[in-house]
Amino acid sequence: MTAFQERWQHRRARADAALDARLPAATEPPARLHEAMRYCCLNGGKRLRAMLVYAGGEIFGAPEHMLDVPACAVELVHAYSLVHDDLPAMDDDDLRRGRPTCHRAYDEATAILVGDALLTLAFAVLTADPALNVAPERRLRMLDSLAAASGSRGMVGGQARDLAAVGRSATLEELQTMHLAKTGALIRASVTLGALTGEADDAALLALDQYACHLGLAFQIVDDVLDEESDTGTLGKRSGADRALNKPTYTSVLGVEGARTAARERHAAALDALAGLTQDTAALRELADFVVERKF
Ligand code: GRG
Repeated sequence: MTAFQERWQHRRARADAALDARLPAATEPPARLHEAMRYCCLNGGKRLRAMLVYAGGEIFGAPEHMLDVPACAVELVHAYSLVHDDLPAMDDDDLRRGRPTCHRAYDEATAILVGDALLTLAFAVLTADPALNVAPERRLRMLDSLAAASGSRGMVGGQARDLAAVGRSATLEELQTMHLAKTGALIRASVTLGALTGEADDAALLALDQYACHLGLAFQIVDDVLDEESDTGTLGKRSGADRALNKPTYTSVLGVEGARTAARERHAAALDALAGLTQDTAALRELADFVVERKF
């Protein structure tokens, strides 16, 4: 195992334990809701967004026990988005992270409530968790960043654009706008929240944000290639889903080879954005490599 893989395993275990500790017990009433929340969060995601929090924080001296808090917050928002995205009113998927989706394992009403409760818990954790010992102004900036990334000018807005694009063609620019919001906003917030836990100044935050913009697009382009080329068993979710839903994707607009080239360009631009930082950015560069090389 490489040092990068070892660090990933260590931090994934940290993020899982931090989520486990902050989610309500499955036995606490209303037990079915709490059990379903745990089902949707403690189910083997890659924890990429948590990794970005840890990597963004460590280069500015933030300790891991503090970074657990924003790592949990972004993974809770991410888990909520997946639960709602899988609902029949949206992508209508049966499989997520290799298991039945929330509305399949439970029911639709429970899945809606699970999403609502996970989103709310994310903000409760970021607001009040005592492990995050930062100045109140820093905490407010973190809350503001996560709220902006999650709402109608961020992820929810991107999802609205995605749903409106079903059955239509799209230009590259339209795709980019949609994915910067739908996928990119939370990836950007993840890096920012990590850096805000540490001592990053505004110039560094700007450079990191540029890195994260390119990374978010690279992630989505690779997601589109994998959706075309991989299989359901490897992905843990239905492959070919975008084509089945008749959605415009990077592969439908650029072709598979064109999409691969675009991902490599975004990867290079992400690394360029880090070039002006004086800190050791190896962990962020390795995460960018992972995003374009990943097979799942
Ligand atoms: C419903 C408000 C709302 C938003 C949904 C993020 C999103 C918006 C939908 C997810 C649908 C999707 C498959 C998007 C492509 C990119 C993406 C977010 C993939 C899933 O992220 P991974 O691969 O998932 O990091 P894991 O399971 O590893 O955490």
